[in-house]
Amino acid sequence: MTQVVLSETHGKVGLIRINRPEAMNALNNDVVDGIGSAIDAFEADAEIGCMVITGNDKAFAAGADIGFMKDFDYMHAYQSDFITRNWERVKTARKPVIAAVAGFALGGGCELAMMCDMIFAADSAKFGQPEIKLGTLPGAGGTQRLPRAIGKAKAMDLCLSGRFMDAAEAEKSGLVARVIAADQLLEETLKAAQTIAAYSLPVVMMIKESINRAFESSLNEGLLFERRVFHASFALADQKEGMAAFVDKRKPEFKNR
Ligand code: DAK
Repeated sequence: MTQVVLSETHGKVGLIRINRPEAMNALNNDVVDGIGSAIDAFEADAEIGCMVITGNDKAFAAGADIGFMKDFDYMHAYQSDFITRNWERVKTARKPVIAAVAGFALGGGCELAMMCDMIFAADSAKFGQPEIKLGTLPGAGGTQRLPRAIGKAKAMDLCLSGRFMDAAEAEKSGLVARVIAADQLLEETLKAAQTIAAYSLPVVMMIKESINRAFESSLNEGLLFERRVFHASFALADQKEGMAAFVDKRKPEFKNR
């Protein structure tokens, strides 16, 4: 049987590939569970410092599997806790996760990319929340994360028109961190992930946690959180090593302590 999610390591980076090319990587329970299991394994692996989720050159994921959910009724969706049950593992990852998006990232695919910490897009990427065309609406964060990323006007436009946004517009709007030539996407994303993974893991996790606080707190509460974590960083051997290495004009050797 084809494995719908493949995972591999590249040095200190865990790579997760969605692998349903015949269905534009549409997301079903097997795919979402597979992504969750891969994240569990990489989170538990002390050698891994950063993760990348990707698809293929045609699709990151063209949404939740429409055939799978077309006959759901309300009680089934509610009782099975559809989406919440297994889709949000990416959100709770403590190590950074980069979405490397080529081709379509639509509906639940766009929402999955937005659950990641940042999106690197191939110049072929197309983002959209076209659920309105199916008589439904985004259900895994599209109406909440999209306006936070690109503002209300564009989020309304995308969700209400169902149109797709190309990589250039996505970068201009703040949805994606970098746009990369399609044939270099994976290589460049892995390179960026290796850079992150070479830093002190506790510091990487503290930075991720602090930036995420910005979306959950007032400015003053967020600043206080950052200050406390910053002070705590002076308890790390890696802070001593990083600053000593700068003064000694050598490369630091972080021990993740
Ligand atoms: N689901 C299932 N199969 C899909 C699919 C999808 N989302 N997207 C594509 N495929 C399949 C196609 O059916 C086709 O299969 P075969 O006919 O070859 O068997 C194959 O992938 C190739 O697709 P096309 O032939 O259509 O290829 P094109 O290049 O012409 O078009 C496309 C590519 C991505 C523009 C097009 O396939 C498309 O529009 N796909 C649907 C995109 C979409 O509407 N995505 C949103 C899905 S809805 C909820 C929470 C969340 C959600 C729902 C509920 N609750 C809390 C209750 C999330 C919903 C969604 O994501």
